[in-house]
Amino acid sequence: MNKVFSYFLLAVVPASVMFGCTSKQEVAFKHIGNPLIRHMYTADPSARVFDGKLYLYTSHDRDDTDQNAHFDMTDWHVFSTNNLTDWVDHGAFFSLDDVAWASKQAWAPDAVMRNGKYYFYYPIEQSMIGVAVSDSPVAGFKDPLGKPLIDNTGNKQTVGREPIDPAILIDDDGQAYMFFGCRDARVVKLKDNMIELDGEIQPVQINGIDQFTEKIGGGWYGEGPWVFKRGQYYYYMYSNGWEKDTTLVYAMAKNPMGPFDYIGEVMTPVGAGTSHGSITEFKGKWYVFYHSKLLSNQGKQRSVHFDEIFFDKNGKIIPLQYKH
Ligand code: FUB
Repeated sequence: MNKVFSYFLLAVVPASVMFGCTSKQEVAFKHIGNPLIRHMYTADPSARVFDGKLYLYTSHDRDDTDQNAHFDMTDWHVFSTNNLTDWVDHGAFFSLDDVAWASKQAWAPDAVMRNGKYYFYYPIEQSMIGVAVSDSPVAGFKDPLGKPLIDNTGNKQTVGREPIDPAILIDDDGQAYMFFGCRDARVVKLKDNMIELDGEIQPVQINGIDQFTEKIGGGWYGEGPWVFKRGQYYYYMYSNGWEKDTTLVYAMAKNPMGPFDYIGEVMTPVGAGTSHGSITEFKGKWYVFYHSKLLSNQGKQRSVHFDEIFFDKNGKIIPLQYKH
């Protein structure tokens, strides 16, 4: 048995003892340390709190993934918890089979609640973003448009080369924004119905970086945006690339559409090949959710983690020291 496999077994066996099927598709499990999710490979965690309960929407790296393919993922999972210790995996609640206009690359999603409905945003085929709607946060999502909300076909200048990784902010005044993009950072307002764009797609300006050198690292914008508000500041977190020493970094602004000022690292590098995460407040504490390749040692079989994070008196994030 090789070292990686024996670690995997040690990590999964204790957790599997605690699994219990709550229904045909649901799996109950406990958080026993990082990685949080050990019964399957998950990535790109989007943590949301709806009515006091935390929901985690993730993409899903397949057990039989082709390591040479470009993230051949086919469905998304949602998990929930009331206390960060007891979790339920509600299963693959949405998949490529639910989308008539696309057939590959089910990548990093996000979901929000508005007026009692749940809106799920998902990138597909490295070129489109769709939306699905449900009355429940964990099931029943349907594509109301029958077409993508964002599509870069013939329109890369405005939409960006790779419109992936949607992240939604609903501001205090009710205005919703969708951030997205790989290498080209973009933002667009959404109408109140959450399924239509409201105005033009715009570049996100990040002061203090040189985006046009194509040199990854530092404040360079790679992908995986996540925007949240804390106090008077909007925080724009994102990945700065795909090397061993790249990670989640952030910029801050007093306006949701920026311009943002680059600040620095949210956390030290995880070395998963990709960095993608979310930050949310839950029961008075702040947490960062992210992924690693700890269980598999493969960048295309990732595992979701979370840790508490802290801010200094000026509102800056005290970088999380990732422990391998
Ligand atoms: O999981 C597939 C892709 O890898 C995501 O869309 C990116 O953010 C990166 O994590």
